[in-house]
Amino acid sequence: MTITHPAVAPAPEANVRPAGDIDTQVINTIRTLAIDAVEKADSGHAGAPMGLAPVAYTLWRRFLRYDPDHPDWPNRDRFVLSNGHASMLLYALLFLTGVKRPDGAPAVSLDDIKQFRELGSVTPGHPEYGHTVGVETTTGPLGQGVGNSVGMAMAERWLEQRFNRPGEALFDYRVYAICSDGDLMEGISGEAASLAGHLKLSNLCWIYDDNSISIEGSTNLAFSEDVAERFAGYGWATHMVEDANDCEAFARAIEAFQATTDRPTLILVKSIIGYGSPHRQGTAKAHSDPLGEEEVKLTKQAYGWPQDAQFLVPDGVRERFDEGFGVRGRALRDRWDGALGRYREAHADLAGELDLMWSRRLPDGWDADLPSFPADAKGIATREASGKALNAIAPRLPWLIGGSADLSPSTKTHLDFDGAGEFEPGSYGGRNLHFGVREHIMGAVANGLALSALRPYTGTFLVFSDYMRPPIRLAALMRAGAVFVFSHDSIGLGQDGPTHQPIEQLAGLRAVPGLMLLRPGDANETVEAWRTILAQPDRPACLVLSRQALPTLDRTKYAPASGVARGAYVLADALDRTPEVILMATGSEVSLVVEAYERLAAAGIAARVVSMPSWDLFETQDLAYREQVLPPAVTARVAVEAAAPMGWDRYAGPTGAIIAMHGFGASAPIKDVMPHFGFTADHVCEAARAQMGRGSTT
Ligand SMILES: Cc1ncc(C[n+]2csc(CCOP(=O)(O)OP(=O)(O)O)c2C)c(N)n1
Ligand SMILES: [Mg+2]
Repeated sequence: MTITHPAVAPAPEANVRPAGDIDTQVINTIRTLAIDAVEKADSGHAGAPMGLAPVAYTLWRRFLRYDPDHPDWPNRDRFVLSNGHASMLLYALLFLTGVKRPDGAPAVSLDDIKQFRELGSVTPGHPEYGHTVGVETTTGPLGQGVGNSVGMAMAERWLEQRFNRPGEALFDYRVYAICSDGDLMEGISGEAASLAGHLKLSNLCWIYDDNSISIEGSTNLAFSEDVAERFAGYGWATHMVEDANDCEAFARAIEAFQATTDRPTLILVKSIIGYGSPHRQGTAKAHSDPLGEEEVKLTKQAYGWPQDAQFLVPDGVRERFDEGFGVRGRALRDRWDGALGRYREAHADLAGELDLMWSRRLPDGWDADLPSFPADAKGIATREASGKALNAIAPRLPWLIGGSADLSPSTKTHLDFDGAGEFEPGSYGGRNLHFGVREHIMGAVANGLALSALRPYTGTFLVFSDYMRPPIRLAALMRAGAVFVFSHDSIGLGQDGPTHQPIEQLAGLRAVPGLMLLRPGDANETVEAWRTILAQPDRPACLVLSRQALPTLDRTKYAPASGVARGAYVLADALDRTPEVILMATGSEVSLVVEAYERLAAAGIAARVVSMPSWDLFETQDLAYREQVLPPAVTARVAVEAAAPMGWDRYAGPTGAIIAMHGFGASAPIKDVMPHFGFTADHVCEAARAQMGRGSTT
């Protein structure tokens, strides 16, 4: 099947039946739905869908293994539209293939397409996971989708290794991602392709919309490398399709991908953005501007389409799609259901694990081996405690997998128990991932794993969270339950100096809606932090840990660490009196304020210590609890955190003192750097007294 169109066809009669065979009509339906939706919304991006329609149609109709009645089928092929601005392509596909919501209603109806980009519609500007059934991941920030696709492909390989048994292949799905020039210009795509090539992920296929156009004009302005050679260098198979309308050539490339068993595949498809629009095609103007009434007519004329018809879906178009896509997918899923039934009989334990994963539940007793740390003035670093907690949980939670960006000896994120294993090229059953020094793709892979029902974690230094903010933000937007572990959480890391000492990162991460951030104050708070995080399957979390040892607090004297689950709790109190001053802190500064509290108590001052490992969890508590912890009547307050002060005024109040960092740190041993910036018990006591009107702060 080769679909060709003259750039401008002879004008058909208005409102006659569309020209071309039925496949041409399906393709032009995709194109015209995109055109009409963008026109009606007066915004959006029809250019890419117009160019890519034959590619997407061929992939979905002839190859994608997907049951439109069960879009949550675990062994479905994954389709990622990394160039999320082309969202109308995906919405048209979901509509034309009849993908259904769990209640049987269409995932995307024709009316939904008419509501493109309107408030509350299931057809938002860019595809949003969890919002529109059939959208596998949220895309729009270029490069993230291809990044997620690597995580999805890794997940498939891992699932295959763990669960498939001879003759019982529960998992053998493939991951397809369409991407654009912008995706491949972004640095993350280089990290992603390098990692995928290294891991030899032969279940992964990227389809590159090679249209040589981006927003400012020709890609020649800024992008001149040989993409095929670049990917060959990464260890990928590459295929060139010279004309996006040549469906047979594209189909042959997909067949070549499917026959490749030792590397991922990139298919470069030469396409024309805005294909068919006589005055816009092949230009940057086709990227996003609505065509306008006249040009829409001319474009439809070029397609041999009734010029005045809008949102036209010719008879037979959806049926034609279903004959391939739907019929194949339903049969495959049906057969898979049978296989799963037999699998349940033969491997009840493993099937039980799958049921838990698919319903995002935890196994009974998953936290039974979590350690409890005895009081110890010298104590241990919270990164150490985290490593112990992780290694206590992981054997009981087999789908908890992760790794670090070349820092696991520092972040303590390596799984050390027997059988944990390494995830390596060709041997994908291990639980320890190795991202190399690639933080950005590490975050995007974590999201891809989380969207594949695994519980992923990552590890690097807190200061390098800046290198992975985009996927962290998307994890929050998607409610993807990844755990981002960050050690070396403050100037307390010492001699590596200001390049490595995070300042503004906590404030930045706390500002991400829906992201849980915990900075535990000692070993037992760290254990509780892991317990709290993993109990919430759809909430991504940042776990922020110290490099340096912190005293393990005596929990017979102070409140139990289980208070962590509420975000903030009264750790030490003025026994029988209303506190005169409240001392608040997180992480390494908790033990500092406890020391200050003891000194104040010895001087007869009634202080309260509030440990605040997680502001966001605290904010979800009811008002009564929040006021119990921070009584409004007590306005003498001191907040201590070795980071930017931004946000602390919320808890310190307008008159409270905030001991924080007001600039970058310094390279020096911790014994010098902390006092240099005012993080001493003396300074806290002084600030507390000043707050109570018994002295002045310096
Ligand atoms: C990270 C990121 N930066 C910038 C943008 C804004 N943006 C949207 S599409 C685009 C580039 C368009 O070129 P291309 O990716 O080739 O898509 P095409 O125009 O070919 O559809 C840009 C810069 C974005 N979505 N994501
Ligand atoms: Mg382009």
